[in-house]
Amino acid sequence: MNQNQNIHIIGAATAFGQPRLGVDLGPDAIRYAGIVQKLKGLGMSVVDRGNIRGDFDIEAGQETDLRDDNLLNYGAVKRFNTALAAEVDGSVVNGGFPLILGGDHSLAIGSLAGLRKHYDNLGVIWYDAHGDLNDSRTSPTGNIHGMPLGISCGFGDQALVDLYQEGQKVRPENVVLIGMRDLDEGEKAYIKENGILTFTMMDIRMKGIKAVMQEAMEHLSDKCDGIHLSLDVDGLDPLETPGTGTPVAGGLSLSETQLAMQILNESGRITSMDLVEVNPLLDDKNMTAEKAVEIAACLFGKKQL
Ligand code: HAR
Ligand code: MN
Ligand code: MN
Ligand code: MN
Repeated sequence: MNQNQNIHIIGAATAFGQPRLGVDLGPDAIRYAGIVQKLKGLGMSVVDRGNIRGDFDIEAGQETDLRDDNLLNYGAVKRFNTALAAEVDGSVVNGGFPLILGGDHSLAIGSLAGLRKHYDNLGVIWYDAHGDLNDSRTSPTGNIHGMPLGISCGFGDQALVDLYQEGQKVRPENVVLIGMRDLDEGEKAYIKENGILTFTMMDIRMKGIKAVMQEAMEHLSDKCDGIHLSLDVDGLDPLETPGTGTPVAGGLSLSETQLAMQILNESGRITSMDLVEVNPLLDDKNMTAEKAVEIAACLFGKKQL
């Protein structure tokens, strides 16, 4: 990353977007795996801004805020993400590269809302097994971590769409999906209707990850004023990253992901990142957090032999 070496680590200690206990411990698991030392070792300046905690009363939030019974933990998700958006906004104001550690993927509602203050045409690379493009009507589960990209594109519950700043945060034409292999029917329809550039695992097998990343960057580079990488560790194969709540077989390998990150690093265009869905309670000796550290290191310039 040549343009912005002042990394601000923001721990997004939320589990409200899904039902598995422990994903709120993800940011600390990634710290224990050595993220600060690793990035400093690459010559980056790193400031750890601590955790945003989900110390909210879920019950109270539900009673006052819930308008739809297929948006689980709605009030808590909304308040958590409002706090996160302010933190991300503040990081960019202070010249930082926000590196948001999760935590479940509902946190992207807040990170993209905070970034929207600074970018009129933000690009988003969504590296994930899932599209996270549901709304309460299409979601099979009511788990809001399956909805953040749709919400950020302006699709879904209006108060979540309008969180922190009114309206859509990202244009669907500025989104690239990479690693897809578990899309719900409503998500497939949304992708089709909005022409979202999508690379399924089958596409990646056919073209190779290098060509896919180059196409993704070609799609975004000219038109976008910033590019956010939202990386869900379930984009990788569960053999590599078992410590995550919704594993799906047949994912990207660590070495493909290292190469993907190296290509993004060489582009010099990535301006922020979410690193999400690390759940140490489902993990094997913190190996998923260790992989997360390695992935971040490659984004910030670590090269493979
Ligand atoms: N699509 C499913 C749902 O909406 C599963 C969402 C999966 N979880 C995530 N997001 N980790 O990427 O419930
Ligand atoms: Mn996700
Ligand atoms: Mn996922
Ligand atoms: Mn599914």
